[in-house]
Amino acid sequence: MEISLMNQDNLNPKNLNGKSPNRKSSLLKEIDFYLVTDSELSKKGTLSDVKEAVEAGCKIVQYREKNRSTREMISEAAETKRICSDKAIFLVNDRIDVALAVGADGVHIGQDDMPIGTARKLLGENKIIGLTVHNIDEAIEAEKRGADYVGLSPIFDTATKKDAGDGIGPEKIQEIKNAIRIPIVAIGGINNENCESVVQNGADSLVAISAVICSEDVKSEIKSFIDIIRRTKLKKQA
Ligand code: TZP
Ligand code: MG
Repeated sequence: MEISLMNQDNLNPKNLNGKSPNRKSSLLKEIDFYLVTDSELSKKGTLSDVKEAVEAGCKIVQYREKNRSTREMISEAAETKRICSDKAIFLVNDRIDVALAVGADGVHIGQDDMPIGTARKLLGENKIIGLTVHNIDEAIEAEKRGADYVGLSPIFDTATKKDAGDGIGPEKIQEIKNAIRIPIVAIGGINNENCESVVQNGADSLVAISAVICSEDVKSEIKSFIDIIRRTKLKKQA
């Protein structure tokens, strides 16, 4: 299928399982395992990881690329969007221009990236904007400024992001959960063993980069995360 880089919007009525447009919050309510790509760590490559993630049932993918030219990023992001099709929300890390060029569903930005109000003006109301936060004050501010979800980082110590800082511990999630209404995506040092505690403490979704993309079988790793996340959410509701 040829990818046009103009006028694409995954949040249209025909996409994302036929859900009506602009229902960002309802789409985000359905996410459990959240894939963030990393071409440096990946064993099989970003596009293979995205494909296996979507096949495993992952409903949100963030294309995060630090070492490619803009041209290469646009090409890879367009292909990532094609793989996500109507099955997964597709976001671009940092690069609002790349997100706009390929018609992504939104972006994920950090505290030092473009201010969220500026990003919102460029992207419009209908796109998803996720913001990385490290504490309760940043989380409250993110919600106030119109973030659609927060990425809370880092929950545990991690070697994947050198400047991530020390893990805040899963108990902090609960405190932040009580302070904001938008979804919390937990990130940093999460693996199969500690992921239950992350969901138990109130994370709506979680990212595990190295635990997934350094493995031999990305699809089965993600399936296993999805299984733990869903079972823990059900346990919490019971
Ligand atoms: N942002 C905060 S921590 C992190 C990013 C991108 C890395 C998470 O990687 P891992 O391997 O899941 O600890
Ligand atoms: Mg960033």
